[in-house]
Amino acid sequence: MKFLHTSDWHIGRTLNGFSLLEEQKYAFEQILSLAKQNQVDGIIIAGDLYERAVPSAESVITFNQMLREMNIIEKFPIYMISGNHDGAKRLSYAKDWLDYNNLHLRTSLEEAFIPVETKETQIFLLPFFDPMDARIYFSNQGLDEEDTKQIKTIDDAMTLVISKMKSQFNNKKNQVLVTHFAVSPHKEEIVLTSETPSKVGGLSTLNVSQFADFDYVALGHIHTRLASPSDKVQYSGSPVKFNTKEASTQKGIFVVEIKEKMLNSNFLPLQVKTDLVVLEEEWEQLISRDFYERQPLNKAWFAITIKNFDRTKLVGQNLRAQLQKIYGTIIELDYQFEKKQLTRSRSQDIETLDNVEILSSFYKFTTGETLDDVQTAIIESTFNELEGEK
Ligand SMILES: [Mn+2]
Repeated sequence: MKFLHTSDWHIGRTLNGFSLLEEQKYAFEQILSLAKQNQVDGIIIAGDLYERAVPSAESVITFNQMLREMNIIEKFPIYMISGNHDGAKRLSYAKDWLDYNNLHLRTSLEEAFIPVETKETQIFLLPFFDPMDARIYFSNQGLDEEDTKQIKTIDDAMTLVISKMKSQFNNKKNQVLVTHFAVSPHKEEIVLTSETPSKVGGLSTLNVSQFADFDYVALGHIHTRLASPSDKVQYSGSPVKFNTKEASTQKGIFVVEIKEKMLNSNFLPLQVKTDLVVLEEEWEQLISRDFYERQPLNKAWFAITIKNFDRTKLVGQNLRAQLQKIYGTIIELDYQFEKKQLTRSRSQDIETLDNVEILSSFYKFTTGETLDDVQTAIIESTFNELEGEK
């Protein structure tokens, strides 16, 4: 089976108040033509179809038209789930009818255990849910009170969910899971520590080892494919750049083929309609002709940071208006103030410094002040404790 994997369309999203709908439509047209060129057997959309639980009328009309083109005109089967942004109950409207036309939408946990069956593949569609949903579901299924109470994290819930799915596995077929969560790449058991919850897991993070028995896991939720925990368990990322931090990243989709348990996945890039350009320069540079004539003026969206900004020199001027006149659309304007008396240790020095020295130079770099004796003592004892734990 060959399919196209995309996610996080977030139809209706804006970027600093600017509508992304035209970008989203442009990305969609490319996704549809990639599906046709590659002759895929289906299109997976792994959650966050809309930006909001109650999307605008314009968003609903746009998404409806996209589904129509993919499913009714081009006859692609669609496999999709609700993400944390979607209003699961509203989205589920008419889904029983949609199934008749090979548009498979699942929006609640209890619907996830019966896979969509194709000739070679079982596709499990597991929408976003929380541990409470799992407690209610498994308790209704007859799990005793003590065991139900033990479902505390999403990882606890997922263990039960996957073991139940596995009872449906047909060994003659491939198994694909479509879901919408944060999955960490750590293979070992995750120990929750309060110091670094975002790095090693947390109440809402799953471990990649949970998914070992699937041939492919099409993830949504994290908007970059670079966060993928493995080749088999991967994020497609969003088709559109949603913030200026993503300005230089390449968006795209995956075309994935599974043949007798062999996986072949290809990332295919999508082009943007309007480029997103991030500039960090001093004011004099930004308004100098030599500099700005090298920029895609009036064609791109600009996010500009004025470096070493000195308010006193630019009093009474409308900076945004001046920049708009030169560049066109300014979607973000930031100011970076001059920092005085700051010294930054060169990166090669870092290896010769101990932990406390690195931290105190970082503190000085960010605040301009020196750590006092009490602060230094706290840091020293914290590092001692951590080293003692090793
Ligand atoms: Mn999302």
